[in-house]
Amino acid sequence: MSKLNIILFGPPGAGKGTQSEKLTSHYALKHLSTGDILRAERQAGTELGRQANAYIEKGELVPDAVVIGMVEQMVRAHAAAPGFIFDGFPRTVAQGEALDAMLKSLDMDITTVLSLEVDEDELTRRLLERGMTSGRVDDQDEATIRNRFKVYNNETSPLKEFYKAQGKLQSIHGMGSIDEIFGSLCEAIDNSQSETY
Ligand code: B4P
Repeated sequence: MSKLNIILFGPPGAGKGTQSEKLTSHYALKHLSTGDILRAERQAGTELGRQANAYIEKGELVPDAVVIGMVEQMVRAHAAAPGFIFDGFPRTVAQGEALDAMLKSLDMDITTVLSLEVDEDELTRRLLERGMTSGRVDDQDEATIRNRFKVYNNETSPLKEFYKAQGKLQSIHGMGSIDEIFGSLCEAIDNSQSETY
């Protein structure tokens, strides 16, 4: 049976982290969140964390070479897992190409790409609300949040065409309750698996 490798895609605050946690336990997959890894590095006071923080606090992307190297290490270390949920990665076409090459070298590929669609007013509301309690530097003010949307529109959203061309992109309505959205994601994953066999 081939592995189940899912990309959870969407703008900042779309619910990627929230839904990844639920999907990880439902499908027994390895959760790989580049945002979480970078924040853990920062917390641990490493050089990588210090460098990454300079980008994160401005709402910019951490350079491709740094993030790709980090993901490659994790994927190779957990290659025996039943599959991965990639959360917040890839965020550029260069990262998408690197991920395809990395998986191919391990005889794996992406099963499906689930794109959470949420409007910007709702995204801003969610992020500012999280910023009040999470202590996350990138959620605290509207100017940084707006810059994250701009970066998403310019650098990340072209990946939709990249995965559409591979026939892997599924759009998921990302507004509503967390459980409703989880139900839609599970349905899309189960359909993509039944198409594979
Ligand atoms: P991430 O940690 O990936 O940040 P995010 O996009 O804000 O997370 P997410 O979308 O998962 O948040 P969620 O909706 O779950 O990245 C942070 C930064 O790290 C980036 O800006 C970048 O600088 C850097 N970085 C990370 N990956 C990178 C890469 N590959 N390349 C370069 N740089 C990279 O949560 C949002 C809030 O909404 C939560 O409070 C949640 O409770 C709430 N929420 C979720 N679903 C909801 C719903 N249905 N209804 C109401 N609220 C909901």
